[in-house]
Amino acid sequence: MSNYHIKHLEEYYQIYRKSIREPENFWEEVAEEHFVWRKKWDKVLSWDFSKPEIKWFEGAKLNITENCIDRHLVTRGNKTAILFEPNNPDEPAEHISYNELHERVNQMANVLKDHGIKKGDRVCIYVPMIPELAISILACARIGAIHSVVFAGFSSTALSTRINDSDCKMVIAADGSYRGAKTIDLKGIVDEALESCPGVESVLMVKRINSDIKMKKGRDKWLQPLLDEASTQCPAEIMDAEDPLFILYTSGSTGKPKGMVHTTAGYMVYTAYSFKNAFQYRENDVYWCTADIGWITGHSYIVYGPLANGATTVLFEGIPSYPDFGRFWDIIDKHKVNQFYTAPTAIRALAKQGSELVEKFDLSSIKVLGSVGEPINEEAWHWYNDNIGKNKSPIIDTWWQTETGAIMITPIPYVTPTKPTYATLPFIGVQPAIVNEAGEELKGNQVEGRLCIKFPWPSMARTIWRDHKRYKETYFSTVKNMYFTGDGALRDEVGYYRITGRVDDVIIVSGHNLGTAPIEDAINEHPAVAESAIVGFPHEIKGTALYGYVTLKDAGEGRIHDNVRKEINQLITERIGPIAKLDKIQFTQGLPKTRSGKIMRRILRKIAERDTSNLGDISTLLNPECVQDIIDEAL
Ligand code: 6R9
Repeated sequence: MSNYHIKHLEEYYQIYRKSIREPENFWEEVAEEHFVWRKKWDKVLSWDFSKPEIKWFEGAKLNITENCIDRHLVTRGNKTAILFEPNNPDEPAEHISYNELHERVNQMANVLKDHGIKKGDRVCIYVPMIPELAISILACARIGAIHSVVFAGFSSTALSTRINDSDCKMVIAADGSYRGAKTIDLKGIVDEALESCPGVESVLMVKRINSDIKMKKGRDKWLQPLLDEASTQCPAEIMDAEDPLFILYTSGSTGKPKGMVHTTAGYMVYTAYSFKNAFQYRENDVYWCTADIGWITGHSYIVYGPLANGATTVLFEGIPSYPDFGRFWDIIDKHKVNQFYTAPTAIRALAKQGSELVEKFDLSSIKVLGSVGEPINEEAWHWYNDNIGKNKSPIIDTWWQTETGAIMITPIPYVTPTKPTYATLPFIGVQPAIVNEAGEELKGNQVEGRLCIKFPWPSMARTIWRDHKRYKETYFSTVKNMYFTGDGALRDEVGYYRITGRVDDVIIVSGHNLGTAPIEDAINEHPAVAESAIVGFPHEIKGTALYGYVTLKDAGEGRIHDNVRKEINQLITERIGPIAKLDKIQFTQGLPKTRSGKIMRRILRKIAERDTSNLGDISTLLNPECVQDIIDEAL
């Protein structure tokens, strides 16, 4: 069907209009033609945002692994499904074919069943970026167990909170992980976490670093001997369209993490369709997303989206700086990667290293570059475009969230003309709205406000695990009859969207609304600046004034700092206006970040307010140690 692969802008508009005018017909056609069903649906969509209740493909029966694996066996059995690139560049890459994936997923599924896991049970997966992580996910889906992947870098407290919140019966874990030159002991973290998780009956251990770990009798078992004994056949459990597929935790603005629940059919249809079109994936392309599978980006665009299309998806265990900062480019060259999807934070870190490391490699296989996770600043966009895309591969700046399940606003490469820092146009079937403080939709172009979505799309999260009230309050109570994203956005004169940052990051200075992202963009243009973050702090006259945390490429001091301070404010004045000038600038060695690379402004705000008594839980940060340094420097 031509609808499945968009080829030019006119066609985008045509398909987009159809998806908006007749959403049910549109998604029904996609679902009919591109997936295998045990039974077709009775109703395509029913929804009520006031409850909120959303159902797609009600009455349909399917198993997502039959769509991601079994159906490819006839035509793509020997094709590489997962291309595993280990942390150590001297360890050979592993090509897992669809045939082999089928066998390994079935073996794992049989082991889970032997350990009493049934449809609807929750299984926590705490495994680093190795094939067993994807295989565990798919094995759960095979038997209808609900997987809850916890990023294998989270602390024991973060792990136990998540295990208990969803009452996981089983944990699949690894003895440890490799990250660059370091090995990380994961079993120790698991043991500590499980001291406060009485509901966990069994722990299955993947051997990765061959460390000498303690096994708790009656609870812990090595996985490999069990897999070796298990049958390579395991019938797929037949699931209802709206049966939960997985829970994935995302941090809320306050309090405990939210267990977002994604269901089966809608998630499958939309992630597969968006993967194909947003990356313009063609048969035999090699696709690589550098995210960790512990985040939604990895769930949707390393595992489910690519496999549902019979794609080859790269799974990389390591980090961009090991053995040196050329590793990403080395891997692209080695495996002839065609689509490369990463985060602005990685792009900035790599750009800081200059372009010599890039030039050593042949990147001519690249056709599409992707960005996700935070607004991409202009400087990073250009560096990515010039040095990696060589001005010929379009950058797709993809905006979406754990809650949306899949990409919502993005250019379609070779179809939508790109514009730096703009996520551009809504994806097929997505109906964004810009809403003002009073909750009224701002129609027409050249408007700015809060980003909402006014119509359901198939991959939206259906609830927060056992907290439907919080789901309603967080997403459906700010604006009547719309899903509220928590982000701000503007729509320019041609209808392109630019995400301006979290709405809670908007700072009102002397009655003017200022977005943190454009100010940070301006600061980052300064040649000496590596990264920056802006927060508000109380000011006698302005109400709130701006406080900037700035890291420099080379630590300067004294007079250099004074000069850079002046120049930063000059740049801001030029780009935005004097109103956005910073009242305080603190030079610092690092910025506190979440494991997925987002700057934790909440903590920076507290320090700027000189209120460091209660910084909340900082244990899940990527770099908790920098917090004390920033406090010390500030005082
Ligand atoms: C996929 C993912 C969601 C939040 C989102 C927004 C920010 C993500 C972005 C972006 C600007 C982009 N965000 N992509 N902001 N441009 N292309 O990252 O999910 O971890 O849940 O984060 O990330 O603020 O609301 P998640």
